Amino acid sequence: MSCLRLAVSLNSARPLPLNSQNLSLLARRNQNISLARRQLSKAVEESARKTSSNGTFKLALLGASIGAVAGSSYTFYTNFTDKNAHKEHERTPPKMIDALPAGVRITKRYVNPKDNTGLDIVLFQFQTCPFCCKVRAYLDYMGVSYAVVEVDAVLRQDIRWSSVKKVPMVLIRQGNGAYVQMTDSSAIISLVATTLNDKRIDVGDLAQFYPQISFFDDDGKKRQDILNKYFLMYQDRTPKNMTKELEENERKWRTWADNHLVHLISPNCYQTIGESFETFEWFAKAGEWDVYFPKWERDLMVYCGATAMWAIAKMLKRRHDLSDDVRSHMYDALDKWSVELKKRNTKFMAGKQPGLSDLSVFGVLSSMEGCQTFKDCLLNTNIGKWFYDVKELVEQNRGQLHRERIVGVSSTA
Ligand SMILES: N[C@@H](CCC(=O)N[C@@H](CS)C(=O)NCC(=O)O)C(=O)O
Repeated sequence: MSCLRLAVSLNSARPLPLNSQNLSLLARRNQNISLARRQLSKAVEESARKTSSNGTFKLALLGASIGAVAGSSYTFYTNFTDKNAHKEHERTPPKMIDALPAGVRITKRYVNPKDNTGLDIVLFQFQTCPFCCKVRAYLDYMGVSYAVVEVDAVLRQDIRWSSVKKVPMVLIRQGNGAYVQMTDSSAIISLVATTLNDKRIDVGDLAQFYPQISFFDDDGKKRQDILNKYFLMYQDRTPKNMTKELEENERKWRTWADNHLVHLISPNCYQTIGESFETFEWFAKAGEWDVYFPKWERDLMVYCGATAMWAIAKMLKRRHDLSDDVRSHMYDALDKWSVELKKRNTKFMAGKQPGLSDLSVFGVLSSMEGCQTFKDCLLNTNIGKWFYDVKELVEQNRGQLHRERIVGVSSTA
């Protein structure tokens, strides 16, 4: 657990599992985060008086750095008696790219005529990857237009240019025309949500608050994560309806979606070789692989994917300590979500409208919507009503689909 106390500044390097033992750690970490965020707000307020936006942001960064140092020092001081508390870490800011990498093949675009955000986003994804589904759920719900590059999950030619080989990944155009490269679904959502809440600061500058960090865990294994990924940088513009309790609850369930719920999907959907093939056939349908890839590539993805994931699912089941009755873990998780919703007595976790926690949990679950596991969940839990309520709003706000790269033979358009 000590690696969780990594003395980085603004947020958890590795989000805490949700149990009472960790709550006090979380509270202490939040104190440091609040301190750094207050410094950031202060610097932004101060710099708002300056005329140059570049200068403004440098000041904000300086403020955040002072906050970060103060927060880190405080945490280090409080932890110095614990010999495991200090873990080396490195930070890498998001990459800036002058232009779209050569050969980027846009597959489709969602264009919303009402989108006035000014954002230019290219999403590199696998259509049914739960993390990618989360990002799309958020962008669609917010009515943001974006372009999609459907990446071949086996060959991954479309992300060959990138040193990070995971999806989702986005390129977002900044004011100066260059693109900022963001990875990690939760960090992408937090960055875009921060930008939509406050347009004073360029998205590329805001991205500096979500650097990649690497650190060593208790077993000496090097791990990577994105700092602040569950935090929105509200500064002095916290939305009126956003209470501290709601903000914390949103973070709690977003973390749960990433650290718990998502890990139940593979052991369920690839439980047997038959189920694994069924799942991949659904992926091919949902991802319209027939449309975007030649037949040999589509079949390669189905056969290699289904076989590999069936084998990997067994390992994941052990890693996440799941019993042979893997469905029961999924039902328990969904019951936990439903019980909390009932307790709050609101249509969505965030209130009358879906919040980031609703969209994250919805996104994760939508990745298996065509699978037997999801059908079983509808029959055995109460998740259905909430799920379809969120889905209706997400689909209502989504931009219109425009296909760009059509190489296959059958189109369902
Ligand atoms: N924490 C990341 C996880 C992303 C992730 O693991 N993506 C999977 C696809 S579902 C991937 O790209 N795996 C390829 C790999 O690990 O090489 C996020 O939230 O975006």
